[in-house]
Amino acid sequence: MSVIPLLYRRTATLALLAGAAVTANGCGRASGATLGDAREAATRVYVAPGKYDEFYAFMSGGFDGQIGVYGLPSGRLLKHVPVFSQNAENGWGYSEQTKPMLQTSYGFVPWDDAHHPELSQTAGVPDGRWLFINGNNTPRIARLDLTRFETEEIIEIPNSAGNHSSPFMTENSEYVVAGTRFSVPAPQKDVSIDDYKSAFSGTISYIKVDSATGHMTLAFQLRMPAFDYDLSHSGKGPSHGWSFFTSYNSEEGNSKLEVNASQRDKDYIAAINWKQAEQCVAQGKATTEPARYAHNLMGEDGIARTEWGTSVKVLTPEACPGMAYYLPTPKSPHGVDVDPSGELIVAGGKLATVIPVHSFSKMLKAIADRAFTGEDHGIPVLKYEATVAGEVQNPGLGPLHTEFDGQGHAYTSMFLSSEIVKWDLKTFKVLDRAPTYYSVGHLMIPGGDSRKPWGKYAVALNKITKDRYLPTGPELAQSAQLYDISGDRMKLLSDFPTIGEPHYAQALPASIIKDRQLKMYNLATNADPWAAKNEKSTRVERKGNVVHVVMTSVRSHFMPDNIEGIQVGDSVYFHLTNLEQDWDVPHGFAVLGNTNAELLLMPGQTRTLAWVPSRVGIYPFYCTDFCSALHQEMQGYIRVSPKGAKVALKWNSPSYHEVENEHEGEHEVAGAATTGEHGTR
Ligand code: RUQ
Ligand code: CUA
Repeated sequence: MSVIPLLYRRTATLALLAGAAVTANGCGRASGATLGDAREAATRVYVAPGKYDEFYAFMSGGFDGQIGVYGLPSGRLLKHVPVFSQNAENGWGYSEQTKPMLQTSYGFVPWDDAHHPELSQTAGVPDGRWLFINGNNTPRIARLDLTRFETEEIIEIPNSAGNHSSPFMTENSEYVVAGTRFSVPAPQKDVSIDDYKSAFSGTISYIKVDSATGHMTLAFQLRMPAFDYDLSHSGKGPSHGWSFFTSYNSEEGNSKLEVNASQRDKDYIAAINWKQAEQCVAQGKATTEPARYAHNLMGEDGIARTEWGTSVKVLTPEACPGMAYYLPTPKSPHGVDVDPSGELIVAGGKLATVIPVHSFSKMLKAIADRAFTGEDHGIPVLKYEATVAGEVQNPGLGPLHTEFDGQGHAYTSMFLSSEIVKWDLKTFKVLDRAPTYYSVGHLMIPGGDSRKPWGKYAVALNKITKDRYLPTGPELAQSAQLYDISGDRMKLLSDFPTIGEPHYAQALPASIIKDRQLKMYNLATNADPWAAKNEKSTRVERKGNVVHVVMTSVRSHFMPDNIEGIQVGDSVYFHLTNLEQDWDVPHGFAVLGNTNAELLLMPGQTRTLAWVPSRVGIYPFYCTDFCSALHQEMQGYIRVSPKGAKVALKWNSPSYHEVENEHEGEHEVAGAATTGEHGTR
């Protein structure tokens, strides 16, 4: 292996960290295409009006905390799905039913940094059931249901800090994993940061996924050396049962990491035999430690609830020999990716001059032969020469992530030299390179980390856009670029902006999920205790200073739409049920001065907005979603009186005639007129 000259290495390091290296591409091809090229590219990405895209692409929103759903090849944004961040657009994390989704042991955390979407898999192929994504800052993993494009579950990871190497799926969705990027004391304690080496540790968690429901449970945690566990991928095929985690900072530096964590020529890939770990846990070799973590699940009734985890099973490598090995890997590795055959393990060494490729079968043999150079914190370190299948020479600068096309090729993103490098999985020779604009982080090929990549396109998820779009003040657009990878040479087809900073993404053919979409919630089975399934059951109830307004919305009115008897300082809960049973007919709800967000109600759904009026007056409310020709008529008023006022609680109900005709004898209860008067407290 060639040794990178010090000066050059230093420059590369500084440039990497400055994040500003925009160098010319290796082939010297210019971005300006000829008209013929442009025409061809345009037809490749053109999706005619009314036609569908071929792929759904799920892109992380990065520090936006959400998932962006895009169509490929067009790059059209289809949906912005709220996950870890509150979303005022539809009341996610604001409505009473969804607030518990953002609960953590630190309290209500309405934001996160979401990096790596991961589709559930069957036999190593994305099956379109669920999408998982990590919350990086307050360690969490979320699960989205892809029939509804909604977040259904969020589990917090205890003893972790910076949940970066996550959620990466095993090939039959047995587990998603969560490795901590930052080592911390586990369990947490008050200790000097100078005691890093003795008091801190790393954690790798295995979260079991129920195969029928997708529900996650924290199965066990591995207590690891205090390195930074950066990324992961699971084995597949022959390597099923193993997972791989890059760990940089094997120097265990705790300050000025740009220097102190860049000392060694090689850090590690941690190879974890999770089937072995499962066995050790079953044999009682794990210890149960107290832990407190939130597990938030959306119920069948559409209401999220938090359950508190109280303990975690912790397994150490010493207690479970054969569970963990280190593969020395140059240098400060970031991504680790397993090829479709499951045999090759590719690392992206940010500061490495080559792309090292380990062989899974050689690794097993090296373990059997005990080809170790020693141990690090009790974990056997395998000989580099014994596990390496080959190195891609002169790949470019700053390799980060690799995806595969299923045709025997790998594609690696090169952050520093701003390019995608295509190489051959047999010869490890570079076959092609294409510039990215600029500083590509992850790249994504549909199914590109699975056993059967669909190939066809690669998307570069770039960190810097500079001059690519119309400028928009100090912050420029975030950007993805689409490449045609069906031929020998990669072809840049288009640029498209994304929401938030895109990290990883995944894509699958639209045909897998498009016909499974939920069109509406069934009103008849709506189990929200505050649901009103018809206008007759709408009402206003006061209990002390708590007022429940049970309302319905349907084109083009609310019931009730005039409410009196509310007082300053009341806690008012608007429980709205959308009575529509048609696809694509949501109604919105917002009230003057509400210090929250709007509600956006899907057909058949109930959502609740809390409101505390702070001053006397008449407060209009209205539907925010243009739902019909009479949408602008969809409005109402609330009268807010001073605290203690003698204004009776009063609202309008459905007409007396309807009540009388449909429910003989009930009309005395339902209201003898078109208003209900229930007196004050
Ligand atoms: S990481 S590039 Cu989470 Cu590579 Cu973003
Ligand atoms: Cu309902 Cu507009």
